[in-house]
Amino acid sequence: MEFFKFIDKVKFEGKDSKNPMAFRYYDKDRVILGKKMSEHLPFAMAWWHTLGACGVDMFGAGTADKSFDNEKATMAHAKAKVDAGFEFMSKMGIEYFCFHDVDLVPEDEDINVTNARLDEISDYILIKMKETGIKCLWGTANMFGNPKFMNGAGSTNSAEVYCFAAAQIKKALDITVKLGGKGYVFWGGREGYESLLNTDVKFEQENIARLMKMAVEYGRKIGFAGDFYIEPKPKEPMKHQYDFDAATAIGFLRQYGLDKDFKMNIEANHATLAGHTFQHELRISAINGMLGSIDANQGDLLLGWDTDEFPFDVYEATMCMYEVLKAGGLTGGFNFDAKNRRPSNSFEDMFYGHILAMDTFALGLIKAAELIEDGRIDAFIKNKYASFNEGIGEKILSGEATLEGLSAYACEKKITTNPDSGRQEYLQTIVNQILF
Ligand code: XUL
Ligand code: CO
Repeated sequence: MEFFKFIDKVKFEGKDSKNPMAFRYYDKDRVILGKKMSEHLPFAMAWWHTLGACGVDMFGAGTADKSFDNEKATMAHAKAKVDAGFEFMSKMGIEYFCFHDVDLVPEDEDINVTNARLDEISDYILIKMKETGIKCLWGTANMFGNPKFMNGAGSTNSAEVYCFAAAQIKKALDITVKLGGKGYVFWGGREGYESLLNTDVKFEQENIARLMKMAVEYGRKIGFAGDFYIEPKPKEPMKHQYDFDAATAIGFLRQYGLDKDFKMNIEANHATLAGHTFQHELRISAINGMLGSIDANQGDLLLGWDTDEFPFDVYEATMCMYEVLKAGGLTGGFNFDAKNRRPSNSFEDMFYGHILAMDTFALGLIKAAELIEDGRIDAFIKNKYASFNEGIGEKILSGEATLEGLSAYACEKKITTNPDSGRQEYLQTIVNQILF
């Protein structure tokens, strides 16, 4: 069964093409800084948005039909989603996918039934993977949708629910390993609180760490060699989420000895919600050796929630790729945790959304490489800290300095100097010159 008959394969046609079903910038074999675009940009389809999201919002029903000619919440529908997903990825030239357990199959009251369904669907997915060469980027367990998780999963007050969460993680890890996934994600959707009047924060955080530790132990035991990821997000659905941002999540991982097994999965829209730029979150992760993977989407600065838009902001994408290139690439990839706007409700729109996103990141990559090759920004930053390359600055860096010694130096010299200009506007001009 072919679902997307209107297109055979999305091809690169170059920047002047007016064909809506073509790439203008994503040219997978083009070499940038010694590597093919497709290697710089391992793109992934998000099972939940692309194959599941129908445009439902708080005010109304879905607008898009994703039944794929089957009755929903059946295994036949689950399989049709696999067929549609692999057809879509093949036609788009997307090499990876990401999933939650409950994106793949309908969840039953009895977890044993759900698990058997997961076994069945993952067999089917494996066949499709072999046929197409498409791979799994990461898997995760949805521990936020089920009402059981109303007080959290790892942070729940119910030991029974905690076990249920453990069972879901175990199975999601089994399936991720079975599908050869490169990573396993924890997004703590309900791991947080609304009010301190009913919450023991220390207890909850320790319990989350215990669950993660068990997940690592089990994962390593069954041969999972990839990275575990925390996906920081400050709010929504909870008022306070424990994984507020990269710095908070990294501190948590270090506190509980999880930092060797975990990295960050940074989502652009979550950075916005935390009051940071996407680039800030990437930099903080990278300098801590924890830049793992990216949920490539975009928020709306006029809205205070997670709009999960397809990324189209080339400036942001350039700054993202600048960080990724400087960090030496990702161990993970670029997952389009993005959905079409509610009125964009046709199958064609699924293609347009991903074409937009892939071209945005391809252009970002091209421009980031130009910024690096241009060298003026790097040179400026290097020179900015040059006073630490010699004399007293060198002593400070080598660890020889004491507070008394520095004080004596300052008093003797009667220091009156101010630092040189930060030259932000000049540097922004360079970015614009390269972008346009
Ligand atoms: C929610 C979100 C999730 C995670 C995976 O904001 O980003 O879809 O990516 O659970
Ligand atoms: Co995400």
